[in-house]
Amino acid sequence: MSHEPPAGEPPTLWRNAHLATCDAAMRIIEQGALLTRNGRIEWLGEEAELPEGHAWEAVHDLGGAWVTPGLIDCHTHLVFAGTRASEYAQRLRGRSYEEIARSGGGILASMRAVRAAGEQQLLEESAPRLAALIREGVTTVEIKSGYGLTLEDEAKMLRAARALGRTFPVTVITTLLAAHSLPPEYSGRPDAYIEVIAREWLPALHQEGLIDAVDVFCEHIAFDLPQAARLFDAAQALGLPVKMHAEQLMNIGGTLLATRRGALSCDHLEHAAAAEARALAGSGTVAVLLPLAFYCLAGERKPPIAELRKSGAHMAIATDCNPGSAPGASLLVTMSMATRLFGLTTEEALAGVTRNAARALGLQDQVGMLAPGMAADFVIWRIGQLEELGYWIGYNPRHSSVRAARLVSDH
Ligand code: DI6
Ligand code: FE
Repeated sequence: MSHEPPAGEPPTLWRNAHLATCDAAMRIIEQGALLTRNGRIEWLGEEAELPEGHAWEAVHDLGGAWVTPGLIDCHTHLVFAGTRASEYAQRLRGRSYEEIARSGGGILASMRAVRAAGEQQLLEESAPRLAALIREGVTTVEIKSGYGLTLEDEAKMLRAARALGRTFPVTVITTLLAAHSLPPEYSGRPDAYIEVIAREWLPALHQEGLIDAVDVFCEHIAFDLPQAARLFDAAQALGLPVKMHAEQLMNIGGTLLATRRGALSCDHLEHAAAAEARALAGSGTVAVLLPLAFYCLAGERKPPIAELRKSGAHMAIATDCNPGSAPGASLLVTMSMATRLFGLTTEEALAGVTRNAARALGLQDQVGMLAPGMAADFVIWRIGQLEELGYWIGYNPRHSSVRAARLVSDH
């Protein structure tokens, strides 16, 4: 069957590459080529089977390099101000994360820093973290609010996230995480706080186009199941997808609620078990694993990887970049930790930062795979074999990235 090129501007040819498609079969094309046009992948396959009758606008010889889809960091809190390095030092001396949180540090310490910062300062402090991710091949990143905890300060964080998406060659997905910690204004009144988010903040921020999804920290030190359910009701009434920080420090049943509600993802899951794994597989909700947080908190329990695998749940991995539990902006190190610490295979780690990470954001029809119709977002790697991704630690083998069919220049 002949493949007739559609009319319009001529496509760009990227040839002489090994293509790791990251599709459901994790298909590899050894002598591959890609055609891109108008920011999308139009064709890919063996170079010998390139459709005829094209005039290429440009030809890029990739010299036999490996090409993967652009990487996706599907869970970050990378917009924040200041650091919490002194809390880390306290934890090294034996104080626990929960103790620090209960005594007014933790998320509330970052809240005070974010409230005191203007949008421009937030942007300036966050930009280098985003640039670090992009240098490793990230082309899509999710950024959560959750350190403002007033309507205005949550809006400020989300506007900063949107501004980063306009400034950098990366697609930014924003998530409202106002239900991250109880702010002092609502001390002792968590239901009233959830109610104001549900009734007032959500509609206002949604109307301003600032929210792509809604998240809740469902935990004994944060919000309980009825509060999470109330928030999900409000989000879903506005047509917004939901997700949950679930089973990180304890198992309080968040995953079972979130999967019943069709959440895009449940994230952390260290205290999840077989029942949660089956629920995730059954609902198609993505299990997002965050090994940097596990590492930095010196966690003792790991997510139930064998159960997730056996039940067929989709597994993604992400940095969780935040000033408290995961001060890191390296998705490649995260891949290494997901394999060595959690026991993922190299293929699972790669699927976890491409196809499955896209699904965790509801973007599986747009990014995360090399396939016709997908965004032309991909990474060109200086590696001899695909297994080098997630193998190197502190060495970045990226050659260059392409986003929306254009070569990315580094910041
Ligand atoms: N779980 C986490 O790991 C981050 N948020 C959350 O709900 C930590 C956020 C922080 O400590 O600043
Ligand atoms: Fe998080």
